[in-house]
Amino acid sequence: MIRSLRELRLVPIVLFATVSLFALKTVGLLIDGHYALDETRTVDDDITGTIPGAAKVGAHGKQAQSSPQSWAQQIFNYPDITGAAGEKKPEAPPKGPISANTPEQPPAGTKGWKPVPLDGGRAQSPAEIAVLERLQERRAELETRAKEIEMRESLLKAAEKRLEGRVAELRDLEARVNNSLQQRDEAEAARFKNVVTMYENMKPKDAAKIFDRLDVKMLVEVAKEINPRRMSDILAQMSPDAAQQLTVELATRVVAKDNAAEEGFNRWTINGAAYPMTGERAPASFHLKEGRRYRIRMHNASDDIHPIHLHRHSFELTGLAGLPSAGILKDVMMLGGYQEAEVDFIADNPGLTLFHCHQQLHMDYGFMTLFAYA
Ligand SMILES: [Cu+2]
Repeated sequence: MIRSLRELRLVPIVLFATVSLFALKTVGLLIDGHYALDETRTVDDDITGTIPGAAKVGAHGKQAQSSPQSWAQQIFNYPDITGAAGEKKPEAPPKGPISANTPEQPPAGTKGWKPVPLDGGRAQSPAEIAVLERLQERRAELETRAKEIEMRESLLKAAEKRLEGRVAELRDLEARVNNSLQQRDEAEAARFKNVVTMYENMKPKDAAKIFDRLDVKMLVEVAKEINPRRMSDILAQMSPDAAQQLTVELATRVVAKDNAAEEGFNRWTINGAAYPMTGERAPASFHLKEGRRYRIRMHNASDDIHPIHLHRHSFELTGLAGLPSAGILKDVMMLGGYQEAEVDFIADNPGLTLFHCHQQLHMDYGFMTLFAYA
């Protein structure tokens, strides 16, 4: 037995098997035109791209016969492409482009054909229909709201335009009013200037006669504008009382405070000047003529109360906070915060005279000035 197996030759057997297979393949090619492991394909299998599941209509209007499918078709629903040349199929009628909205048209003469929608191939459920209807309603609402907003916007624009027009009218009116006011001021200034020029051109003696009877406030305004040299000539011709009043009126004392200006302490000024703290005597700020009556107008530009004191003289309180007064003789008076007061005194005691606040700290930090007799 073993010997007979040893005498067996494999090469002739393999050659015989190869020749036999080749003969079988040749016979298959001659008979069927192709050779495949699975011969169950039918001529209706195609790769035309027809949507799976849709009714398949054959070239002759009859439904294709069900036929056994290849393993690839059975598992993957995939067209069986073997690469072998298939049997030539009869030419199908031309198909239009497949789209979701245009189902395939049936051939003429076909009865009982029902178009199959290609958009998923299923009917919409009531819930989906309700959602679609709700979406349509919502869209309609949004469109209505958009229209309302547009209308409101146009109304607002119209109102804005009206307001702009009104503002422009008001501005125009304001400009006209300002223009007329400016013209009036200019006219008054021109008139006043003419009056001043007239006084300047008058003889000093004649002007002095008028100034003696002129209201003090008006006199001050005129005196500020007149050429100083002409004014001094006029003053020399005026009656002593009027001239003295005018002189003192021109020298109103304004008391002010510079907060923390002196190493943290407040500095006090009279008409902008603080008495120097160097220990040296400052020059007199005003020169008096003996025997004349002077009026000091004080304006407190600070919030502090100051006991104002005039050395070596008594003064008469002639006005306080806008109210006239007479007959009160003092040498110290309380000047309230932001208050105005007027005092008159007669220069009857020649010599340097101190005018100051009686609060030591205020006095030490500038609230002090000297009057001298000429
Ligand atoms: Cu004071």
